[in-house]
Amino acid sequence: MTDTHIVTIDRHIIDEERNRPGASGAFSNLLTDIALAAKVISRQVNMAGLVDILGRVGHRNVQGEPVQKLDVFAQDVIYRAMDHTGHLCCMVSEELEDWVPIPEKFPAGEYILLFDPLDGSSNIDVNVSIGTIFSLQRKVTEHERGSLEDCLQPGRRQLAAGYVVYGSSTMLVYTTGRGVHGFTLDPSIGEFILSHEDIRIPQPPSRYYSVNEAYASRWSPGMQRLVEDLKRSRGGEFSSRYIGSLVADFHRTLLRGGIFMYPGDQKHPSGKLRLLYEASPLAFIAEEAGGRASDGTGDILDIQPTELHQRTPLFIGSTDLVDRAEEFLAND
Ligand code: P6P
Repeated sequence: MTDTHIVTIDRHIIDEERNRPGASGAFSNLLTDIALAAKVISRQVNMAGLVDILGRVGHRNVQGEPVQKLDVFAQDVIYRAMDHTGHLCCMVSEELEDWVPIPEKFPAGEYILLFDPLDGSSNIDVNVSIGTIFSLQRKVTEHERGSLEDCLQPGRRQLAAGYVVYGSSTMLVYTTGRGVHGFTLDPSIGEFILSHEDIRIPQPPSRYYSVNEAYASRWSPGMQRLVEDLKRSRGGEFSSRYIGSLVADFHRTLLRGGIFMYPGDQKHPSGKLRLLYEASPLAFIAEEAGGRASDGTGDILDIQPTELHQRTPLFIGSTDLVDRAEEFLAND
């Protein structure tokens, strides 16, 4: 018997909108457009080994990192899916140095999209899961096509956040502040189908900690003591998992519990990960799933951004472990 009770992401978004008094269709349309862009990127990612889009395009992005062809493709797909909708006033992308107002030829809207089009792209050529991360904010100024101030808002104000993980299957996970929901792409019908309703980070005891221990010699004393404590906890009950692709490491943490850590260190005091379009959206999801996200001293969502591409240390996952991280780092 074929299951006819499938919930597509479009249906779920509409249901969410109905539960949001006074919601305009704009917000729902934005999420639907992001889902469409994710399908297009997923198709290309899954063909990466077959068509000439592997390898580097020879130039470096604003972060000074070699740009992979799929990075450029993903950036273009998301930008073109969103620029004409009339729902956005501007966008912020990991791939673009400055914020981008919606072109004059298109109507402007009330929302700002901040995104990392393809995070972990250095893993593309070795077939490790990679991801897209996005965050939606509402405009707070009178500027028709946005302003830097509209882009530099604390994560606490996000209206929606989500990510797409291109792995053994393609999943889109998002929250609008009413729980966290996961959708798996069914390539046979080209639809994201609700597969993980109301995701909650599992209660303690957690099994995993996730950090790149190659940098241990550069960590603060508190960070070194924290990881040693995790190794000794419960008689060595923890297992270490580190994929080196933020979305994949976070997705495992969300579903299995534990803590993912990318601390600052002597060489990079603010760590490597970006606040606006990496840490903030994942922090919104983590909190909505019953977890926490900290920069080591306080909630990621309470940070007032000062620069578009500013970095932040990130400790995210099970609340008890993020709390423990803060305790150890408090003595640094
Ligand atoms: P490291 C991938 O390049 C990335 O930006 C994130 O996806 C990932 O969490 C991090 O860098 C891995 O960094 O220093 O451990 O290689």
